Amino acid sequence: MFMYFNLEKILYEGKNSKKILSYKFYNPDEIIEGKKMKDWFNFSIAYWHTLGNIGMDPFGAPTMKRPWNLKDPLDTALAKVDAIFELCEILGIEFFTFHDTDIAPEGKTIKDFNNSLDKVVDKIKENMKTSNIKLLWGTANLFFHPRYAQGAATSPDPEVFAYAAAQVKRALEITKELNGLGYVLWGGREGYDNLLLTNSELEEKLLANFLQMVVEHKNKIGFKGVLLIEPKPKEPTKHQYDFDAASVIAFLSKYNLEKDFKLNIEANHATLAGHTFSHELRYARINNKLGSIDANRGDLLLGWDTDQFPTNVYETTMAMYEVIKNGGVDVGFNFDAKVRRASTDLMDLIYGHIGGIDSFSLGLRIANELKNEIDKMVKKRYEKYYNTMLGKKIINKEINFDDLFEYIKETEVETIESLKQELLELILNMHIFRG
Ligand code: XLS
Ligand code: NI
Ligand code: NI
Repeated sequence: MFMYFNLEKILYEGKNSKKILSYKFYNPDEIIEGKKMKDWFNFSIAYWHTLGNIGMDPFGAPTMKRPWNLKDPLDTALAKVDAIFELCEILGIEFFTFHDTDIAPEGKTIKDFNNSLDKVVDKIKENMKTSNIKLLWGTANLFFHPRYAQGAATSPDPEVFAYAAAQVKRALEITKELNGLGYVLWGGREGYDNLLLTNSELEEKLLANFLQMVVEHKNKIGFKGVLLIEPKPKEPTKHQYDFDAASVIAFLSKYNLEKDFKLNIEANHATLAGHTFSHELRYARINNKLGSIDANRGDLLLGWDTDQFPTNVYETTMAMYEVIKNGGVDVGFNFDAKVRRASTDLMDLIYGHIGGIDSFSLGLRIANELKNEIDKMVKKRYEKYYNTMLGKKIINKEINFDDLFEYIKETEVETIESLKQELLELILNMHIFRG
């Protein structure tokens, strides 16, 4: 029935099933908190890691032979379209994501590139007609080609800026044609390796101008999806300008771009920034900027973006607590994750995705159970701000330093009520262990 995989579709069988090739926790149409599970997530397969990764690393040659890699680059690109649709079909995943360079060969000029993109986009549209598989988001790869070695929008050479702009223009248009829910800007190489050789003021301005042009073009073509910036602190450069959620939000507000962008938070990027995944989700959420998620995990002992499939239920539970509090995300959950270099079988791609989907689904179930208990504890912790005159006046700024001095001058203020962190940890574990 399928071209590349000799498999049946992966279905939900419940947590007691012993069948590896089944979902234990992901039941797409089950309603949780008023929404179908599949709509909480909009799970998506990443073209680059799933079809593009052939197991190369800085120390070694490719380890993987993929049947969609043919002699001719355009034939390969067309074969990949069938492969992504097939994988989505098998896994019951309704979305995919790509960089422009993942789907078509580049050629010498942007015109050549656009010609080959057109051919592939036509095939994607054809395949979309006979399936319900959709584009989650598109993006342009502004970091691989040698021209981008010193940045794209922040390159010292304006011709590189122009080339990057031309790429983003077409990638945005394609994303619109394919009804993508979002468009991602990840600033790979928008940063510096050597601060002394960097004109930081100019580079910041260039980045802001570039993003303003993205917004202008989005409006010009009438793309209705969400523009997303994906923070990352380092790698490939020593310092990336989109360091973390807080620095991106500050940058957006400085350049009046706050209403135009949301964030795509990636688990592994959070840990590289020295934050937890849930910290980044929280910061984005409370600033109304949580737009989408790159679902993966890093390795805390390694200082780079290992992009592993998410399997840590503790982490997915904390993440899903933030997502529930946010009422979901605008765009979705993209598995920006790849199988390990030594995991060379095609089947490893299937195992990775099943593991990721089930880890987030279990996280959703547990977070949903826990939510009220946590919310109650948090509410109690701050209740004096809501049920005392003093608290209310501070919140409403109806009081000044002199009044506060008068109020407190004869009161001994000592240890306040217990935080109860250990109790919270017990409750969390109780729910997680129960599954
Ligand atoms: C790299 C990024 C990249 C973006 C898309 O670290 O995660 O994969 O998600 O360009
Ligand atoms: Ni990513
Ligand atoms: Ni990444």
